Amino acid sequence: MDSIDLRSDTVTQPTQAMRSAMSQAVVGDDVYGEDPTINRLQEMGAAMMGKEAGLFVPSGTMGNLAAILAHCGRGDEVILGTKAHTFLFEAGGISALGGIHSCQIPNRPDGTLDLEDIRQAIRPDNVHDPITRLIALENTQNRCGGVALTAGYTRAVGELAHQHNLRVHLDGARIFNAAVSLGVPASELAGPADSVTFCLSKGLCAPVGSVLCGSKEFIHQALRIRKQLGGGMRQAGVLAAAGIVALEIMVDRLADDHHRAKDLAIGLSSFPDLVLDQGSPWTNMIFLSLAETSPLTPARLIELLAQRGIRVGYVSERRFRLVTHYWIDDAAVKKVVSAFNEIMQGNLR
Ligand code: TLP
Repeated sequence: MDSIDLRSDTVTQPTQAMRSAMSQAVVGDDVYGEDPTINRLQEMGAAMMGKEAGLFVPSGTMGNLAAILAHCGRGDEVILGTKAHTFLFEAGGISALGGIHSCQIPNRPDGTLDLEDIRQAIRPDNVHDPITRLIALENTQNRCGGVALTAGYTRAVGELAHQHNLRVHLDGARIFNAAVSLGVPASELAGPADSVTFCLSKGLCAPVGSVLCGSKEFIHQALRIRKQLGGGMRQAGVLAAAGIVALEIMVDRLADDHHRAKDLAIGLSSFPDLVLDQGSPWTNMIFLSLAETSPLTPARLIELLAQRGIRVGYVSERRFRLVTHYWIDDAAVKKVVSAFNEIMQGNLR
């Protein structure tokens, strides 16, 4: 990659090993269930999540949408966080396409939803109310700084949900970042959830795709919904081949991204005009704000960084997100710190 692109780990490009696996992939028509490479990826994904079955989908957004549509009917309600990706950044798909009502609970700074808040949000059986069907969690929790939810917390939510005959969906777009940072298998984090989506095309570097996992019966239902959404992809084994490489060799190395995020955060914390979020980084994301006292405007900071070949994510007002990934090495981290040094100390306006 030419620039140092810290906007997201979604910008990652397929590795050489992925490109060669893609060129050799054996494919078939997946709508007939006949693509052996997709079938293998789905089996691997399901096994890693500790679920019976998996379904290859084009994106994390489609995985979450298909899951929530499978769990809920029109007018039913899902309980989720105010900072959930599904609530904030999936174009309102669950309500636009599924007529699904959402009940939003504030995420706490550690990414969790308070169990008491969840309990209070579960609707009684009353003709005035929508029917609560589902609780949706996110791990890592992107907008809470990429913080990992523990297996213990997820278990507690699962128990609460199941006591009330509700289901749990986990948006595990970055569940492997959570697993690596907590030092537990991803299956332990996904275990209490009835369904889980994980992404291949973020820190794991595959070009496209996510896998939705759950029971055989649930995946059978989600398969029809994927078809309704236009997500039946025919000879997509060329994409799944990269996903298999991602699962085989790209998971453990996420620890490197986490270390580099820490190094970068240490470098950036020396500038008084940059205020890092408490605890940041938890995994591969740094969230920070440009202090009000800084003579720089956010737009000017972005421009000065861009002039040095560095791209950062603009979150809101004075807030930024910097995400480390496979294409950010130690030299890039040093270059970013020295660019900030030049900009912040050098009176460049
Ligand atoms: N997140 C993207 C943007 O959409 C914000 C990013 O740069 O972080 N769940 C979570 C937790 C996500 O962070 C994302 C992507 C998705 C789902 C959606 O995945 P895709 O982009 O594959 O639809």
